[in-house]
Amino acid sequence: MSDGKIYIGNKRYSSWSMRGWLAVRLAKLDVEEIAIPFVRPGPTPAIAERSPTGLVPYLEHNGAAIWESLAICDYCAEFAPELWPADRIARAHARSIAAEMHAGFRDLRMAMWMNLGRDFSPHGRTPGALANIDRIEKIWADTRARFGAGGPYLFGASFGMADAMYAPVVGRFLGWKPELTAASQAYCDAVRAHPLVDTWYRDALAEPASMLVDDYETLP
Ligand SMILES: N[C@@H](CCC(=O)N[C@@H](CS)C(=O)NCC(=O)O)C(=O)O
Repeated sequence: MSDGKIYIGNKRYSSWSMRGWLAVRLAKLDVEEIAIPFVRPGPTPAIAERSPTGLVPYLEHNGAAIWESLAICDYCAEFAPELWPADRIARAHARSIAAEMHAGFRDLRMAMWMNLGRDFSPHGRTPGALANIDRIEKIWADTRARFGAGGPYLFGASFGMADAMYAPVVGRFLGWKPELTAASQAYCDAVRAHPLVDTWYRDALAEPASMLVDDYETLP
């Protein structure tokens, strides 16, 4: 028997679910994955019945209930502390950029929603989304310059919680194809190639047609 459950939405669309799921899998928690397809117009009643916020991801693990993707990342890192950088200053930076992701970039999220099965280029380039992309590219460049010398990820050789928080952004960039620097593109390629990200993509692309949501498949 597993130690709990992670509730997620459609892997094709649910960027927050992807973060929580990556955290759980990176930390190797033994939890059952429960996918609840989104109903539109939302909110999705079956999610509201289980999750305190009516949102996914939601984790139940050995008596603990955890919602909000960043809290799930922190909870999972209690079992795998190496998922945050060991160095205090690097760790402070990692937590700051993860929190910035959790709290912001609304324009990007609205204009370039996550759909891992579509090429929506060249749409979605609103001024607000482009400003968010500019900031994200600065975060990636600054983080990699200061802490990433040892490998392709934000803090070097290991894919950690900060990468998990930005992985769905990579999914948006690969689908909407905004202009990126070569360094940002290389980071996107490295994240996309990570085995857990690849598993998520494969599962997303294998979801049945009955799980497709018109709102996320068509441009306004
Ligand atoms: N701040 C939350 C955001 C979670 C969220 O917005 N989840 C969306 C899906 S990506 C959701 O559950 N929506 C419910 C619905 O669409 O029915 C987190 O970090 O976990």
